[in-house]
Amino acid sequence: MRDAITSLIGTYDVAGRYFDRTALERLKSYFDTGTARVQAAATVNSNAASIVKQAGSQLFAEQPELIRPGGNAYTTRRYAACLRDMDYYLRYATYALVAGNMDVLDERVLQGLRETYNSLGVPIGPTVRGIQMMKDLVKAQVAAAGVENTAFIDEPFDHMTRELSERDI
Ligand SMILES: CCC1=C(C)/C(=C/C2=NC(=C\c3[nH]c(/C=C4\NC(=O)[C@H](C)[C@H]4CC)c(C)c3CCC(=O)O)/C(CCC(=O)O)=C2C)NC1=O
Repeated sequence: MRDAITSLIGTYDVAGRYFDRTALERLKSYFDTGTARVQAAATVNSNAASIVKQAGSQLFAEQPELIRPGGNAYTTRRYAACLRDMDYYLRYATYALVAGNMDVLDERVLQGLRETYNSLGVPIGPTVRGIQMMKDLVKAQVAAAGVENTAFIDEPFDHMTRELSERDI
């Protein structure tokens, strides 16, 4: 598992080079956004349950067939599994936010996920929608907590939806 710094060190070490201007710019931007990243993680930590619950309600309001007989989130067990998955996405998004690197998502969340979802008939489109709903809720709450530029929050959520949506395995 890598973070912004170890991945940069890895790249330069392989080439046997000192950090150049590009590397220093990247380090600077990582440290400049550090406080905002921690603030975002803190905001999510104290609101995780409600973010998951709200995103779930929004998703099922928008796509009620999911929780009707024949829907993948129908029955209490599958409904709970769906919200648990949303909670996984949210928690791992905070790790990736703090790391400033998406590696943790590839390694711990996305590997083999599409195959699992396909074999269980878990629909990808609505899952992606749920992840995007959580992104919007998180951005709104982090903005309300006083962080001015919340653009960096997009990255882990967009990374997960992009990887999940890919056609080719
Ligand atoms: C930390 C990394 C990690 C992830 C991501 C993960 C996902 C994950 N979701 C699963 C199931 C599931 N996932 C869903 C999710 C949904 N169904 C819907 O209709 C909605 C669109 C969606 C919620 C947004 C459901 C309903 C199941 C149960 C499917 C079944 O057993 O039939 C399963 C199968 C095993 C199980 O039920 O626990 C896995 C492995 N597990 C992990 O360890």
